[in-house]
Amino acid sequence: MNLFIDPSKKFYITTPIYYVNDIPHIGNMYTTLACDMIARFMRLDGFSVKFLTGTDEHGQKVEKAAIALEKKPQDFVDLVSQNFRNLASFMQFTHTDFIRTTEPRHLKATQHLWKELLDRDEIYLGGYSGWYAVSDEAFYQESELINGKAPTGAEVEWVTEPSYFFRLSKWQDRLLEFYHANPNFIAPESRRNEVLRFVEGGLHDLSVSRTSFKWGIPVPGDPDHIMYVWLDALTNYITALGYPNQDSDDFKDFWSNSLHVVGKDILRFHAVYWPAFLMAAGLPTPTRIFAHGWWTRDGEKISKSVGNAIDPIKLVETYGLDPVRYFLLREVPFGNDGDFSDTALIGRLNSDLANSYGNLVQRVLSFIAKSCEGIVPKPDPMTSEDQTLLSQITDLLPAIRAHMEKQLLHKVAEQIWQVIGEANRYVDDQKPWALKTTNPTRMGTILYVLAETIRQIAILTQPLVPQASARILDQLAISPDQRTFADLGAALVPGTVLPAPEGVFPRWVEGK
Ligand code: ME8
Repeated sequence: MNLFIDPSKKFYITTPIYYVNDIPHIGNMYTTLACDMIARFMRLDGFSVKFLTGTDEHGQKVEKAAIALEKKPQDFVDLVSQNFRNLASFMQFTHTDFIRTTEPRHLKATQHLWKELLDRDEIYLGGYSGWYAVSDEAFYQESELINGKAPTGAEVEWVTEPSYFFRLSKWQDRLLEFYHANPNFIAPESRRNEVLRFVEGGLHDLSVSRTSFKWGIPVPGDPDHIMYVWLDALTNYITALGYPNQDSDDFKDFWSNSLHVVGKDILRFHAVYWPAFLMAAGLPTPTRIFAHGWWTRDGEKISKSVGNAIDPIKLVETYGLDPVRYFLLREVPFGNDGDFSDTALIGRLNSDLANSYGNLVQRVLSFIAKSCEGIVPKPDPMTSEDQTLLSQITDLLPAIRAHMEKQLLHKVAEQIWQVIGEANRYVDDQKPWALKTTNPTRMGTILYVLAETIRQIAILTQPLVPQASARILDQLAISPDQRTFADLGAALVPGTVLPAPEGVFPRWVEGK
């Protein structure tokens, strides 16, 4: 499919911008984590990457949260936005920009986009009477309500106010043509089908301004109105590329290789409204939108009222950054819903990280330290078993690249761990410890093959478990500028002196 293999080798990845009505939780962290894995992968694969995250600071929901704390909205959002920024740095995410919708650059971009839509007669003034759910910041048709509530379970209120409308109904056919011409635009497939069915069902013009509260971006030329928070929020993706200036190479090359990762709850806004706004303004659409699933905890919906919210900071302090990353990215097929439990996390930590990857590295490196004086041995002619293992590693990059193209993040891990399993089996079969006195040359070859296998695996696991991968590569004396995918082919140099090995994935022992 090679969606992002463009000669410019530029890649733009975005998270949703998070509402600042509450402290960050595992759900937000998960989306940014997934983007971080993709961003790291693409950089290692030679791409120049822009990775955007940030906060969505306007709207009624945020205003209500500020009022509840008797704070001015701006003071409140300054405070809460900082929590999101702090979490991103605590998690060592590699975002290159953090946008806030209260920034001047964003005011400029949204007002420009509004004028563009108005000039093209895509927006008109009317009046809105209908249902609105503040906690979803979404309008609903009467027919969509279930027992008097939004389909998401949110409370709705009847709203009557003057409002500007976007001519969404007019874009129905163009959107359907667009989806058919771009079958990779929405993923996964099941979500794409949901969007198609929704659009085929008919689109209504969309209310895009509010007059009953003030916390938002003023409509240019009509300051009684503020922009609908979703029109404001979606524009962040192009604000960060410098819109309204569309002529820069940055804008063109990054936007034409762009991926929005979102939760399934907000796919409709991204896959229907957003491309319609862009097409109506004469702007190009993003390349792809991937909607991931929903985390529950021990089978229950995660919510503040249930009291089962997971604090990402506590989680990392308990288990460590890499185990948390690995669990969240590996446990659930990316796109599916998943259930969080400490038991499942500990299971993955002990089996995949400590017993499988950690054990491979530990036994090979400590054996080299003990039996080869910590020096990378020289390989003698290799046997077919040696070559089989090495060729399995060489085959890994194209295989995981293909998974990455489709954002099958869990498959990337599965595929690498399969080879880790092969390498552990190779150690058991070849029994290098039994050759120390009888055939030290063969022992050296086996250890060389294993050390080289570990070098390549550690390069490939960097997007998943960056800290441990770096420590493993340090222990193999690989210089930090020789850790990209382009360096996979540069084999370990025999004779290299290795530092003393130390364990990278301690086992989790209950009550330790
Ligand atoms: O919707 N499991 O912001 P938001 C998985 N501001 N992901 C979860 C999750 C869970 N239990 N809970 C939240 C908004 N998420 C808008 C977005 S974008 C232009 C504007 C993640 O703070 C998931 O990515 O409600 C979801 O889409 C996002 O947080 C919603 O964040």
